[in-house]
Parts: sequence; structure tokens; C-alpha cells
Amino acid sequence: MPIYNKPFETMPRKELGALQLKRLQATIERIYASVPFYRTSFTKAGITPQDIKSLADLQRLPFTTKLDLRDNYPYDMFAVPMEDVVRIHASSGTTGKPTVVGYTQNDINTWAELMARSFSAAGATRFDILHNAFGYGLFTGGVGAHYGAEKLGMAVIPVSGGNTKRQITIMQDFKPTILCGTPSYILHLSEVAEEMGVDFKDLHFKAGIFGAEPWTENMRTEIESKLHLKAIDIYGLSEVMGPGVSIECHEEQKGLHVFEDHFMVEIIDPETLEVLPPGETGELVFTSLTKEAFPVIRYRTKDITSLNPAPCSCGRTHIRMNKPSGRSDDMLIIRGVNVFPSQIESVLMETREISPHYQLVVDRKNNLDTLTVKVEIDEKSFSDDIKSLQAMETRISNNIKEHHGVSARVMLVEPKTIERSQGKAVRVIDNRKF
Ligand code: DLL
Repeated sequence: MPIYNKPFETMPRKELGALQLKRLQATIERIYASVPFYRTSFTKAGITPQDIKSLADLQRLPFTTKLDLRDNYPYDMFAVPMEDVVRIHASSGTTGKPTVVGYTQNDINTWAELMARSFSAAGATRFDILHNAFGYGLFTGGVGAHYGAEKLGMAVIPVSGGNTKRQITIMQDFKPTILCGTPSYILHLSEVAEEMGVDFKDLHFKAGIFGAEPWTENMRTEIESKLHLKAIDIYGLSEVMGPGVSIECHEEQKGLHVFEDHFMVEIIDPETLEVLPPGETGELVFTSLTKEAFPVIRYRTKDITSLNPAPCSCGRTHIRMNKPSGRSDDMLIIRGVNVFPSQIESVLMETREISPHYQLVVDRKNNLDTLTVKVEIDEKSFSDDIKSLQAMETRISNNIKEHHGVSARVMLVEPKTIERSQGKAVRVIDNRKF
């Protein structure tokens, strides 16, 4: 399968390092002159642009956090005047103000190129038709995928999220071959298809590119078997660009190649802020190397994963990040035990009789935290036999305890009673915050 931009995606590591240094120095120089926030934070750290002499000097630069972006809402982090900005997106913060990001025409071109590379890594070509079910709007998913697919030469169907029955009809009639969306919405699509008596086997998809929320390997297996396509993980975040910061290759589907000619990636210990060696798990941190309107320096994503520098059979030389397991701010601490929703998901997905729709509810009763795992029973296994349902609940609860050390009450609920999302699924309801 051809690599979209072979010279850059397969660049020898030494050459890549030299390119990164040149781009890093230019970025630092530019933002020191144009963004008061960065000039102040560099000055506080005693650093001037001339101090960045090697890639190791990146570690001397201060981190940037979501709070810094909020403090500079909406436009104070922009490094170019508004007349050079051609697009604005925003990420919907669950609390407080959203984060506003801007793009110049060059930024849009780079983003389209990186998304074209991503589609190509997933096995797509200009002969493919894309059914793009990522939401269009302030969210970066829809429009980001759209421009990249067009750049690769695919025919794009911009369906966005929602209107699910109509989407199935479009799939039957327009014959798309590549599918995009959040994994949770994709599962909902497959459920609606089933209700309509449509089998994905009779549709025409060869690959799907899914992301914007964490999903486990078990979820991948479920999606691949239900939808009869190869499911590829794509990662990104508005602050760094949007989708297309990293992507799995279809050859290995094992770790997401970070487009290192445009982003530097580090893993840090979120407590000590020390940079961790490859293989160790911690928080992902990105520095943009080419962005003009909204450059970010050592941006702390809160996403938890590790890096894998091993060579890849696809030929790309860019480092891989392992599938993110979740966000540090999604981590639940239940009576002292740390647990991520994705860990619970792994256990649930191993239980045959339940469907992949679940929600975690956290409460505090008598000063003790309690976790309830609500999960839908599969339609085929649904019965009125209370005893057998209770036995299943106990079995799942024991499995969760055994694998992750956390006590959870499992509550089987009727099929299709947990709310479906068109974008990112709401996995956790934490009643302790209110
Ligand atoms: O979710 C951009 C995107 C769109 C990525 C479409 C992939 C596909 P935000 O709305 O700013 O941007 O949310 C970014 O979503 O920090 C992660 O916590 C999470 N996330 C994104 N992709 C993945 C993934 C888009 N593949 C936040 N696996 C990030 C796990 C993901 N989490």
C-alpha cells in the first residue's frame, strides 16, 4: 500500500531529528515575539530562544495546560493577527469555557495533508468513498476528516452524526467503502442497521477510522466482527490540531504513528513532571513544530499511554504511541483503588451475554464511594429469570474485582435503555461532584 508522503513518513531518524530541531527553533522564536503568554513563561523559566540548541533543550521549556488556554480565552494564545486566521474550532469543555483554536491557510493545508496520510495509512485510496459520520461543526472531527479525504481524492459523503436510519439507507445506496465516526456511535449505527434488517456484510466497507474517545482492543474485536471491516484507531485533540495527530497503520494495527515531522511527543510522570523513557506509561505531551495560528509548547493532554520506538513493518519511521487507555481526569478512585472506565470496558466486553453499551455511576453513601456498572443485556440473552440475571451480575462483578481490585455493583438493564450518543459517549456519571 503506498505511503502518502514517503519522504517525510519514512525519513531516517537522524534526518528527522535535524528537521525537528530546525522547526522547533523557528516556532520558539516566532511565539517568543508574538504571544505574550509564552514570552512571560519562558522569561520566568530563564529561557530565551537562543537557548534551544538541541532537541534535549525541549525539556527546559515550561509546560502548557488547559488552564493556561482558558486564562487566555478566546484569542490571546493566537500567534498571528486575526486577518491571517481562516478557521476557528472549539472543544466543548464539560466545565467552564471551551478552548478556542485557530488555523491559518497553511495550518489547514498541513491538517489536510496529515489526514490524507492517515486515510492512506488505513488503506484508503482515491478510489474510495468516505461515509463521514464524525460530527461537523465546532468539533474538529467532521471537517478535519473531510478536508483530508478530499486531498487524498476520495469522494466524501458529509453525513455528520445523527439521523441514523437515513445513514444506513445512504450506506446501502451510495456504497461507501470507508467509514469514520466515534466507536460508540459506530456501534449504535450497527444496532440500527440490525433493527432495519440490514447486515453490514452486504454493505461495502473495507475499513473504518474511529477515534475521539478511548476504546479497548475488545471493543475493536466487537466492531470488526459486527461491521465486517478493519477498524483503525485515530487520535488527535483540538489544542494540537484535531484528528490526525497520530494513526494506526493497517499493516500492524498496533500503536499509532505520531506525525513527528509536525509534532514532538513526550511522556511525563503527571506527578513529578519528569520525562519518562519509551515503554513507560504516563501523560502524553505535545509540542507543535509547524503550526502558525495556534502553536503549543509541551501541551499536557492528560491522556494516558506509552511510546513504542520499535521499527514498524509498514516502513514508517515515526514513533508509535500505544492506544490511549483514558484520561487522567477520567480516572475514578473508588475507596482508594484507581480504575479507568476502559478497564471496566475490557471486562464487560469479555462477557458474551451483554451488549457493548454501558455507563459507570459513582455515588458517595455514608462517606464511602460506590461504583455501579450499568450494562445492557444482549437482546438474545434477555430473560425474566431473575435468578440467572442475578448470577450473571455477580459473575461480572467478581471478574471486575479479580482483574482490577475494585468492588462494583453490576446492574443489568434492558436492551437499548442506556442513552446513545452521536459523538463521544458519556461513560461516567459522577454524582459526587454535585
Ligand atoms: O476528539 C479530535 C478527534 C476527532 C480525534 C476525531 C479523533 C477523531 P477533542 O474534542 O479536542 O478532539 O478531544 C480530544 O479526545 O485528548 C483524548 O482524551 C480523546 N481522544 C481523541 N482520540 C482518541 C483516541 C478530538 N483515538 C480528546 N483514543 C483527547 C482515546 C481519544 N482517546
